[in-house]
Amino acid sequence: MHKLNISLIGVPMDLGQTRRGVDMGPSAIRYAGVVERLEAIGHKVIDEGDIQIGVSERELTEDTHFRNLTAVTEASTKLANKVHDVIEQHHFPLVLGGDHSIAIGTLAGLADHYENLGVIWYDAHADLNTGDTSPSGNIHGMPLAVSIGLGHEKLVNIRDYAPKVKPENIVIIGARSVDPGERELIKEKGIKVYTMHEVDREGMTDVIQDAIIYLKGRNVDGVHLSLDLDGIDPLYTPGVGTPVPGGITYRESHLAMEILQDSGLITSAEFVEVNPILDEKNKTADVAVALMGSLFGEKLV
Ligand code: 6HN
Ligand code: MN
Ligand code: MN
Ligand code: MN
Repeated sequence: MHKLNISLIGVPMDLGQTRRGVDMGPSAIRYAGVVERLEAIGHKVIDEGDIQIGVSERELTEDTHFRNLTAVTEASTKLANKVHDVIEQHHFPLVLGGDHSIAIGTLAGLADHYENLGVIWYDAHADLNTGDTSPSGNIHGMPLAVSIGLGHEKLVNIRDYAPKVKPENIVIIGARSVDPGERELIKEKGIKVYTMHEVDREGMTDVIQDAIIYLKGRNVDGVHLSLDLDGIDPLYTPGVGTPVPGGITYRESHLAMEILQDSGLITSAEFVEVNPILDEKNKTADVAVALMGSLFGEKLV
């Protein structure tokens, strides 16, 4: 197996939503042994430390529809610059969240290094809201829309280019809570979605293999895996801010990671929404690290 230089980047961000505690996600994931786990596989791990996050604005302002827009924009820009530097050194960026708004920064740092970046979005949600369609004003529900160029111009234009990703290069897996505006956008833009219906019906082996074939058919030159721990059933990952029952199982998720490892397709990854305050004995961070083990080539025998 190909040995990597993996750069870990912590993003203690909780301003993309309203439940405190997800800013402690990177610590919880480090405590769950991420560095040791990846080193045991034979990779070199460079812990780049955490991105500095500013303070929240007092309240959601009526005219913006984007909670904590300034602080999220600033943090996303710092993260984007960091991811960009890591890619320039030919390291594999592994970003630890933090809420899912951080994907705005990750994708902004990644995308200009690829002609045709693909994205796998492993999530209970589609994260395709804009300021107009968001039911909450929470930016963690918007990062995928931002990456295709829709949303507040401050977010869309981070690192001064847009869009970051083509809608046809996105695959969503595990969706089971999709807002009306997101559903419209999925249809309008032709975004590939494997909902829980497809996971139940076809099984994870077929779903993930189909996703790989689809992205290869799109001629992608890199694939970013954005894994929201709420994609998995809250039985296994209770420490998330927006749990939705009926999710992907623990074993199905390992299987997905193993098949992605075999494909050799994944060129960057992030694991987000780990909230230790809502968790049970760091269970969710433990699952995140175990899944990273499979994604990065751990073998059972
Ligand atoms: N996440 N669709 C809901 C919203 O507020 O836009 C929930 C978003 C959840 C986002 O889990 O990353
Ligand atoms: Mn998400
Ligand atoms: Mn560049
Ligand atoms: Mn989610």
